[in-house]
Amino acid sequence: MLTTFIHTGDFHLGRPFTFKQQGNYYGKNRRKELWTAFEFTIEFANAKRIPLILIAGDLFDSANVLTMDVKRVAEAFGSLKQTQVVIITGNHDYHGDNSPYEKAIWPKNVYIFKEDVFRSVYIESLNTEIFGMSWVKNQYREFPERSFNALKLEDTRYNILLAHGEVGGQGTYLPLDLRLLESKGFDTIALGHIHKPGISPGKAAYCGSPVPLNFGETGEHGFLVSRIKVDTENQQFITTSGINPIPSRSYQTREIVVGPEQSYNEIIDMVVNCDSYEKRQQDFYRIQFTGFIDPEIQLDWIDEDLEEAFYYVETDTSRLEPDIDIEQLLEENKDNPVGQFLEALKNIQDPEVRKKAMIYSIEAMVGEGLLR
Ligand SMILES: [Mn+2]
Repeated sequence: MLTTFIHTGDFHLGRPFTFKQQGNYYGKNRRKELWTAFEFTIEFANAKRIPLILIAGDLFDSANVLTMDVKRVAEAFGSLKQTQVVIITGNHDYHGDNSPYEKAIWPKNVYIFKEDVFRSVYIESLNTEIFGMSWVKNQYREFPERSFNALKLEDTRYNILLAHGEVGGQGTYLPLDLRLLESKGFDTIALGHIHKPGISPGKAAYCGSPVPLNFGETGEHGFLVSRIKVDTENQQFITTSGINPIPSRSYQTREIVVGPEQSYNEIIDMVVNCDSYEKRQQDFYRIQFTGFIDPEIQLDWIDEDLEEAFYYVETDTSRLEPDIDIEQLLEENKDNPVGQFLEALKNIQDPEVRKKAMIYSIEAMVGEGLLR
């Protein structure tokens, strides 16, 4: 009888991470941290004697994952003493011509679905049947309804549906109709693809990415642990699931509002005060500046000046505007070459480009002492 299981997926192992600042250094570190998260999951399963791990697709980031990385995963799964692993493939690691799953020999405790219609595997020792469908190409506009409708569930077994796709989606990422999935009477529906974990009031859950993969992935991440109780009176299984967090760096975005009266040092202080020292040395930070800045101040080298205060920091100044009254400047300089130059920029058609050209020119002239 199945008492507990782990539902995970969307690991994107082998991902080449990109960072705006020193991408090579941070990318390599993050790649390593992703492996640490994977190993944490394996160790957790071993220590807690979890009998089953479900992988809901996108275990690997792409077909280009290194053979040694695939073998590393196979070896880790093989090290599980009392755990069965059931895998479906997703849009990133689909089982096509160049399938990453062909790069290793998988241990006996691993079962991989390899077709894009619904099939099932029954684990007798756990009285559990897992119904799954894998990706064998990189897009699906339609759900394989016929094979789904043909599935027959045995009431006495614990029945799991495993799928990688987009609930309510209409694109090419395998649209899933939650009501249709639920109508079959599965005891649990383990989904992958959406990186934000979520458990529906019904029996469906997205496990989310085990650790955040970019600045868009905020909130809690980890793997789902589900516990099963048998309600003998009503002859049914009761499943309760929750996120087990994996220790990892998170991605933080902070908005810093700048005012025209602030000095460069004051701006630096505001950024540094955005979080505690411990947090700043731990997580990835993106600082988004907004507001108006003294045009004499240049933020071109602020990343370097913030370097020691953070493990990783990048800044975005695109929404910050210099505190300049362009119309007044034009009026004051209409009789000199500076004014004539600025006036000529007014001929630029695209309003966004025009504004930027004027602002950059004014900033440059202020910086060189030509304007004040
Ligand atoms: Mn996916």
